[in-house]
Amino acid sequence: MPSRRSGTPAFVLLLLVISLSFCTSSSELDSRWAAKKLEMRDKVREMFYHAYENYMTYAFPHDELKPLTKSYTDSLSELGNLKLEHLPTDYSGSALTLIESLSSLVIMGNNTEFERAVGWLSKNLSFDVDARVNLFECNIRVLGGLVSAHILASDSKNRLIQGSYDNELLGLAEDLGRRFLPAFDTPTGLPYAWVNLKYGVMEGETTETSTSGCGSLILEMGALSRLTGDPRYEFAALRALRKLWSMRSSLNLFGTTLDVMTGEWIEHSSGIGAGVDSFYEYLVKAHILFGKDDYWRMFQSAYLAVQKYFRHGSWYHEADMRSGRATYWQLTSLQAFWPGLQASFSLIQHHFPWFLWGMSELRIPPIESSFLSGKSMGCYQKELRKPNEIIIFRYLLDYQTVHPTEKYYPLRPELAESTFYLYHATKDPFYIEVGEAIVNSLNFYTKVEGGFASIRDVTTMQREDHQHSFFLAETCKYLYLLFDDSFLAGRNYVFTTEGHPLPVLSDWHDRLPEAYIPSNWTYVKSRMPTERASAMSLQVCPATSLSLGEGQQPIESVCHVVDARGDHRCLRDEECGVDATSCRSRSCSIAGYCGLWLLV
Ligand code: DMJ
Repeated sequence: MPSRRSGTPAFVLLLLVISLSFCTSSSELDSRWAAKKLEMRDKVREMFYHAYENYMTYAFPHDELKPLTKSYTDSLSELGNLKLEHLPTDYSGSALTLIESLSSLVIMGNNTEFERAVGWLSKNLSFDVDARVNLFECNIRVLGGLVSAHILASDSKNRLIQGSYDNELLGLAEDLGRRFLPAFDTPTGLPYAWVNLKYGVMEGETTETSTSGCGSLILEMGALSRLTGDPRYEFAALRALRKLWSMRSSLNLFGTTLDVMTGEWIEHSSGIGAGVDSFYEYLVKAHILFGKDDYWRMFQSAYLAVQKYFRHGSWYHEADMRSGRATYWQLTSLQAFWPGLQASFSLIQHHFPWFLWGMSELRIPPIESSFLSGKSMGCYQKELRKPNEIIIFRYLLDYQTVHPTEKYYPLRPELAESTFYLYHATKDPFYIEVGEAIVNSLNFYTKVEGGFASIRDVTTMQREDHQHSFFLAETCKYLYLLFDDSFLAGRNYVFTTEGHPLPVLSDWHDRLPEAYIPSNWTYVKSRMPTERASAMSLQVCPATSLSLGEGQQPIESVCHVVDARGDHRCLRDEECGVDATSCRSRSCSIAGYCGLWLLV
């Protein structure tokens, strides 16, 4: 007994010591991570200003900086960027990098510079130039940059502008949006890839465009419509998206390029990278921003098809939309956004529980797998020289080697973007280390006296004389937000594919969140009458166009979405389209056919 009595305090003391030391070590660990985040945030801020100030000194008001020669470029045709041709002699650029930097300045708390930039753009920017621009790039960079900055500038809570702000950025955005509209004037509603800002679509313009070029316009153009009250922008983007959706294969896959006049696919092979990436991203983000369940349904079907046909273990290859057979076994830097998109579901779950309707079906757990394969970046590192460098380019999965010619790294943001989402979704400090490695690699290889230079060849680290505007709009922004997300506290934003924040506003929602509450859904389902007339007895194949009466050309229905299978067979409602005449969603009958159901 005495020994027990004397042992009790010792045991308690031991427990106390253990728990105290545990507390100390975990709080020490926490404060070490907090200190690391602050240190890294400051490093990223320095990077941003090094890029920004050099741009302002050597390139502004032209589009982008050439950091090696300390000069500028306005013609970025090789990446489908703003391409300005036949410039009038007094033309001095569209200040692309400045527009792209606006929201980053706000996120980094530099209201003074933001106000100065807004003032300059309001006075000097004009889109009345004889310039042939790429619609997709101009939309995500210029229109998105202006719309987002306008919302930030006019939000009285932000108090970003001390002087007066009279919606000048919105005026510019509207002017630009109007200049986009001629591109949509095609028989299919699918927009031309290129449009001249002054003269519209030029004679002999190419009719080939990409999937992203048709399906990734809705956030910026939708936001423009909501802000101006002019529905034409959202309508044009939505019509193009719906048409594109109707062109999916029976496997719910899409190609990469298509003809805007005929609506025929040109390149049937696609993946989650170049030419397609932001199409998937915009389906889910449009749902968050505008609350339409159509977007969500489209995303669900498209996402499931990607996971089924493109995914191989932790990697994603390309496949033919018709057969689902693998075509190219390549990993590209653009694909690195995918884990971030997957991780953002879990952030969405946190902020919008209603968003998760139907989520169990999506089986999100592999969110990290493709990123974590990137963690075992042995395959990259073999080709590179420093232990902690993480730079993605084009990698041939089947030959386990870098692509023989495409070895460039143009300061892309996608890996940083995914790291940002994954960190905030998991709070795993591993992602802080990844971010640190990215920052170190960027500083080590790409920082030069005149800014940050792209890498032409990752095997030799030879540099290229180009600092892309997305380095300021996205790469620096996502790295900054990884280490310091205080700007996002208490706000709900969707980031466009170019990293420009758009607020999630309830009055932009066509349909209120309650509509997604699963119990409601079940309730509606369980009230289905047992006897229904089969759509087989009705019009199985809905009209694709609306007839306007005698002598008039039929016009294509804007809402029409074809059924997933040509024979109209189905297993689920999601495989059925939208009726062209009534614009009502078709559903799957008990007998397995899509149609418009009549309740009897
Ligand atoms: C950015 O312009 C956008 O993220 C776009 O969607 C594709 N990727 C580039 C930068 O890599």
